Amino acid sequence: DPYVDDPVRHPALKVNSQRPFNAEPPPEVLTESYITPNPIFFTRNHLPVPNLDPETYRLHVVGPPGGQSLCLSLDDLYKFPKHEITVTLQCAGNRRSEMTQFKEVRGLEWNTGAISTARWAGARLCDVLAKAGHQLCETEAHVCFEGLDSDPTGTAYGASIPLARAMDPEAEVLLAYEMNGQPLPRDHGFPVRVVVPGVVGARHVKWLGKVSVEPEESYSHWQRRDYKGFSPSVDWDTVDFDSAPSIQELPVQSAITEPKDGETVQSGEVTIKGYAWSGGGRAVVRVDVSLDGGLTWHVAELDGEEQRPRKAWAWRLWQLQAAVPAGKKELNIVCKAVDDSYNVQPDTVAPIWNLRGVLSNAWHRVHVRVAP
Ligand code: MTE
Ligand code: MO
Repeated sequence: DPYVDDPVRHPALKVNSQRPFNAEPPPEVLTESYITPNPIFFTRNHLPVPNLDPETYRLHVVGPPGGQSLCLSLDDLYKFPKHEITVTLQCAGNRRSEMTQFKEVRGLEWNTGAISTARWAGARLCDVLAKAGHQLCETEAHVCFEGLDSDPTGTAYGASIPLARAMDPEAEVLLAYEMNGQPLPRDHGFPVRVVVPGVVGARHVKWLGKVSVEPEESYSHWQRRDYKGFSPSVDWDTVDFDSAPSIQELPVQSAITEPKDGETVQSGEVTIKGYAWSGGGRAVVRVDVSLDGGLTWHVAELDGEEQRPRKAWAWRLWQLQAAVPAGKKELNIVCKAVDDSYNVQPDTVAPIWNLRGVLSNAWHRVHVRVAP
């Protein structure tokens, strides 16, 4: 069993798959704190968790022709300026279970918890690439990452991002060795992972072993044959993965974490809580909440860190205290977020359904009963 060496996990996590380990925190726990505590941060593993020795760990950075390849120990990485930022990480499959309810998809049944937020610290990727002699001359190039986790054939997890993002100091791409002030937990990439603010979780390669600059995107399965969006008309017989771009920045997203679907709430006043986030550093400017399925709306109060323009890497938590209209026996609570490009969420899943169940960001809907 290649998984015998996997770490022990927090019992509060809702497990979607044990081997490889995939789990999410319950919604009401997720929005208890702005920063997600490490033990309940959602975990998305495709393979067994490698057990790496920090003493002998080396990160290989391939240099350009005429530059120098680097073989960095953890101590070498610590010598680069330490950069710390709050970043929300979301899996492309977050909220997939709602797509499944509409029509079958292939993938793990994530609810609203395949998203979490941490303070990440490490070296900036642009500093490390510059040290190896890389420059932003090849504007079409890609930075490819390889993990030290691998399948029985020896194939490692891999992904890539455009070189332009990697070399942009304002994009703040990190080779992170700390998560919320602690060394990375094993499940989250110990000792070093990539953190790509504003970009889908799949590119945040954990247990990072190798970085190289290539003329093409990573040839990894997870770059080329997964994590892409398609029309609802495309099925597994007709899908052409080469025809769609790899998911990088994610669309605007929000979800209700309290109350939960099927719950009974007290009459009088109801408190509704949730999270909202958008990709690419776009700030959430507003969250609208409805108690009647979208006929009338309230504006929720946004909590959490103020967001820097174009660098809004982290979510906002939000809440709304609303009067329950007298005589109502049930509420159809809905939320939708707006980002600073005025992107909005689609109202239903049907027009965005896709065979792999990614990019599921329709209005989140929760049905509750009102106590008599
Ligand atoms: N990196 C490696 N090496 N192996 C993986 O399986 N999964 C990716 C990404 N990086 C993965 C990886 C995916 S799809 C996601 S959503 C994030 O890691 C999840 O990060 P987390 O487990 O720290 O939440
Ligand atoms: Mo993911």
